[in-house]
Formats: sequence, C-alpha cells, structure tokens
Amino acid sequence: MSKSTKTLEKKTQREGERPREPHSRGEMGPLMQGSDILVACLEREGVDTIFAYPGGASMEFHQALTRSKKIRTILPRHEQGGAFAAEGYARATGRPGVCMATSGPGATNLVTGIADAFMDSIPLVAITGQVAQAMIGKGGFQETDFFGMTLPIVKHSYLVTDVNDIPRIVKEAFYIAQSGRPGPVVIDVPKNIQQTKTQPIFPNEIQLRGYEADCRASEIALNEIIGQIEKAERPILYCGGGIISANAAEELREFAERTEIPVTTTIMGCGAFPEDHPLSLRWLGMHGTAYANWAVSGEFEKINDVVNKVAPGADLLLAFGVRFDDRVTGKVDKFCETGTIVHIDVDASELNKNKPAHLPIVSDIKYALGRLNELIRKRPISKKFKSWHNQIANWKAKAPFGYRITQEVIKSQHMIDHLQGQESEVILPQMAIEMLYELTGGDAIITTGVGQHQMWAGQYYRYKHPRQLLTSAGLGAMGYGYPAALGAKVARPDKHVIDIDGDGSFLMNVQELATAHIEKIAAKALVLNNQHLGMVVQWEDKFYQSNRGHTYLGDPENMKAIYPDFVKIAQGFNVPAERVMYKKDLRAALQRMLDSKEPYVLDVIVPYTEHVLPFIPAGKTVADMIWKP
Ligand SMILES: Cc1ncc(C[n+]2csc(CCOP(=O)(O)OP(=O)(O)O)c2C)c(N)n1
Ligand SMILES: [Mg+2]
Repeated sequence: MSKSTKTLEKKTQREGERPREPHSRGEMGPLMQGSDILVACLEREGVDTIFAYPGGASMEFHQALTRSKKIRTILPRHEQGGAFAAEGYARATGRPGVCMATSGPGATNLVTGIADAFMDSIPLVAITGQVAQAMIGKGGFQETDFFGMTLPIVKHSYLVTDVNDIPRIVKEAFYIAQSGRPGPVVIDVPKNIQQTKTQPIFPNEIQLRGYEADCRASEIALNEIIGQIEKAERPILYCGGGIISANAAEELREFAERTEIPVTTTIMGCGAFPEDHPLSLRWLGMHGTAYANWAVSGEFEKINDVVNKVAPGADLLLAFGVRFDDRVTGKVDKFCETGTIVHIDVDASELNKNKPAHLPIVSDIKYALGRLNELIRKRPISKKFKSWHNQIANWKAKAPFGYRITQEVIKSQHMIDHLQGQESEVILPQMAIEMLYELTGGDAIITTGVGQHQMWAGQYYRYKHPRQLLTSAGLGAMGYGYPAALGAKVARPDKHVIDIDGDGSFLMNVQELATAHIEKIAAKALVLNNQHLGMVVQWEDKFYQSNRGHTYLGDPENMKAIYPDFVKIAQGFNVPAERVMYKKDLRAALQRMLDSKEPYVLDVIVPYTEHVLPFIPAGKTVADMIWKP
C-alpha cells in the first residue's frame, strides 16, 4: 500500500467512518449520480442560495445545480467573495451559508472565509470538488489536501469516500455547522464520487456519538449566579456573539431589565442588546467606550507612569457567550482584576482558556438566561445598585464617543489639495456614518471591511437588533465587507444593506461588483476613502514616529488625484457610483445611494489623519487608555 493511500485510509477513519447502518429510518431515492444526490440533500436542508464558482473538479455539481428548481446559484467573481457572501448570508439569518469551489486553487481561495467563520463561530458549509480518488496523493492537476489544510480552522470536515455516504454527511454537516457553537464544516468530494450512480437513502435522523450540542446549566449553578448578584455592588453583563448565535437577545433584555445590571457587548455582540437602551454601555475593548472599559476594570489616572485607581470597576462580571478575546481584555490579568467572574459558554473549551472564571458553566445561553428569568420572576433580585448606576451615568457623561476637526486635519494635504482650505467642507469619516445612521433610522444591516472605518462603523452607527452588524471580528479579514453585504442582501432583500468600507478593504474584493450587477443584488458600498491603510497608519503614528511603511494607497506620482478611481471602476461593472468631497454634498449623495434600487458605490473622500479613539494599545490596560478626542 502506498503511503498516500494509507493517509487517505487514516483520514476517513478519523472523520468517523463507521459501518453503514441499516437504512430502516431513511427514505430511498431513485438511481442518481453523486452530484445530484448532493444537490438533493442541500434542497432537503432548505438551502435556497449557494455561492459557487466552478472548475474541473466541481462542474458535475454545477451541472446538477442547473437542474435544481429550489436553489439559486450565485456566481461570485472570486471564491473568497463567495465564502464571505455565504457568511454574510449566515450572519444575517442564522442559517448556514453555503459556498462551493473546485479543487486546488478554488478551494484554497475559500480558506480565508472558512477561517473567518471559525473565528467568529458562523455556520458555514463549504463544499469542494476534489480530484478523483485514484489521483489523490499523486500530485495531480489541481490537487490540494483540502481536508488536511483546513483541519485547524473547521468545526468538522469530511472527505467523501463512498457515494452512499453523501446523504448522511450532508445532514450531519448542516447539523454540526449550526448546533451548539456554530462553525464551518468542509465537505470535500472527489470527482469520481460525484459521477458514481447509486440509489441514495436520505436519513431521517442523525446519530453523532460524543457530540453534545444541547448543554444546560444546572439549577445549582444558576442559583449560585443569583446569589452572586445579591452579593454584588457593581455587577456588569459582558455579552458576545454567543447571545446572537443562540437567538437569546430577548432573554438577555429581560434579564438585564429585571436585574438592572448594565450591559456591555463585544463587537460580535453588537445588537444583542439595544445600544439605545439606558442600561447599554455599548461595546468594550481596544476601541470600545471608555465608560464600558471603566465599568469592567475600573478608572485609573496615570501621572508620570504612576497609576492611581480613581474608581473601582465591576465586582461581578457576568460573561455570557464571550471568549475574552485580547482585543477586549488588553492585558488579560488586569481585565476586571477585582471582580468575580461567571462565564457561561456552550463550548467548554472556552472556559478558563483566556481568563480563569470563578464560576465556569457550560450551557446554551438561551436556556441559561431563560431559566434565570423564570427564577427571578418568582423571586426578584432585591438589590437595586443605585450608586453603581450613578457612577456609570457620570462615566457616560464624562467620555461619550466624540470627534473634532483637529489641527492635523486642518494642516493636512487633503485640506490643501482637495478642499482649498475650507474647514467647513471637510467630511470626517465619523460624520458620514452618523449621517447614514440618521438617514436609515438606525435600521440598516451594516457590513464592514477591516480598519479604522470598521471601528467607526461600530461606534457611530447604533445597533438595536441582533444580526445588524456583520463584521470580520476575530480574523479581521480585509475584503470582507462588500461580498458579505451581497450575501446579507440576498437573505434580507427587505433591508438596506450597506457596506461601510475602507479604500484598502474595498479594493480587495472589488470584483464582486460584477456579481452584484449581474445578479441584481442592491448592496451598497459607502467607501470612506482616506487613500491609506488608515489603521496601520494610526499604529505608525503611535508607535513608529509616523514613518510610513507602505501604507499609502494612492499614486505617489500624482498625490493630488484620488487613486484608484472607484467611480470609473464601478462604471466598468455597470454599477452606479459617485464621489463626494465636500460636506455640503454628503447628505444628498447618501440619500441617492439609499434610494437606488441597484448596487451603488459612494466614494467619500476623508482625511487620513484621524485616529480611532478611545484606544487601549495592544496588551495594555485600561489605565493606558487614550480617550480624549
Ligand atoms: C487581508 C488583510 N490584510 C492585511 C490586514 C492588516 N490591516 C488591518 S487594518 C488595515 C488597513 C485597512 O485599510 P482600509 O481598508 O483602507 O481601512 P482604513 O483603516 O483606512 O479605514 C490593514 C492593512 C488585514 N486586516 N487583512
Ligand atoms: Mg483607508
């Protein structure tokens, strides 16, 4: 036996090959070929849209997709765009997004999207064609070991080795992707299997030994939480994407209102609790509100490197559906240093991973919050936390998000080259987002790229509902915004879907304008064009004496012009677009973008000199936070 065949055997065992069960509890289909079986399975899972780019090893699937009456196949113009679009669909709906690519380069182009779904716990099913089984391990044309390559970034994966396994595998894949802690599942299907005919048996049930998706907190643990709340003086709810993926926003709201505990969320948790609610502290961490960071870890004063505590932070942190990400905690041992930490997560491996918890609980958060609400409905919490609320009100008044036209802006080249020195005409990125918020009534679905604009999109748009801010948080993948907006708009055609993007990020998947135009997907792009990789520039300013290390995106030989010309690029794709330079033109231009029934690019030219504030430098503490605009 060759080495490669051995590897293949080992893998199929690892993915849990088991003796085929008697097909007593399944439904037998007619004689079909593997590719049609897979498409039939997708239909049975309720898939209505797939983002799929064909190639030699996946064209059998595409042929089968042309025969489907239920599935809309959208051709992205790059597989990465397809994976991000599938994620946008999943984030907007909670249902698994589905993408497909051919073997080799098609599959490798999906990797960033799969990694993104893994980091942010997004249900994604990625189907790839693979070379025929006889060619596996031989270095055949467009062969990559996709199963092996993606192992560290999937929740689960399958390399199909028997056409009869397709119905079971697809059913399992969808279940695994969306149950418990959601995540990406890869199904790699060799071409010969796609072409093999069999009579499929579609199983009615799933049996997955050792996979427990429905974990529930014990009554003892829940009562202990209530006891901790009764003992606390300064409790805070710190909630994340887990609330959104568990559809537990209603339960969270009831719990917060009944206990009167203030709520801060992560960026992933934006919208899990309405940001216009009096108990909301909005989001915390590196660029979150100063008041949320103070409420968790305390307020400090740093004078000549001597740190004094001004006011204590939380003495009880209810960490629900979060993972103590470093962009939230900064120096982790200083994060909520003096608080008792209760951590509930559906994934046991998150507990005590980044931050030890005094009370770690494995549970579905919807169940835990629902049951806590039942308990406190019967026996309400007696504490009212009045002085804590006063303290927080003072902090909110002291440090709201804010911006101003700084000397750096006034003296900037942008002011000289483009605005003839007219200060009143400068558009700051924060202003544009605030105006968008106003014009959309805070009701749009927002996607973003990665960078400063992403942070401002989190700060200056307020999220009232779950699944409203779709952003690459854990992976921080530039290029995410526009394809994700396509996926979200396909899923929610009733909503305004707007990608608030950076010029660098938008350029990374600009080809998806073709998908938008051809497929008539009216996703909008609001590009906050600062001609720079702004977030890296900010770090250069802060830590590298403003030495520019390849962070300028414009044309160095003609710095007065804006480069590239997104309006012309969009025209090439037949997508309407316009550029705005002066503040006086912004409102009407935003309105035209919103009114358009087509995809649209609004290129808003902004200065690059702005810094995102507040800012807690990486690995530092709340005592190091820069927050005054
Ligand atoms: C794919 C990828 N490459 C590089 C980075 C590193 N990075 C983070 S933010 C950033 C700048 C983004 O620039 P732009 O999209 O124009 O946004 P801005 O910060 O200017 O608003 C870069 C290069 C990244 N996050 N993702
Ligand atoms: Mg930029």
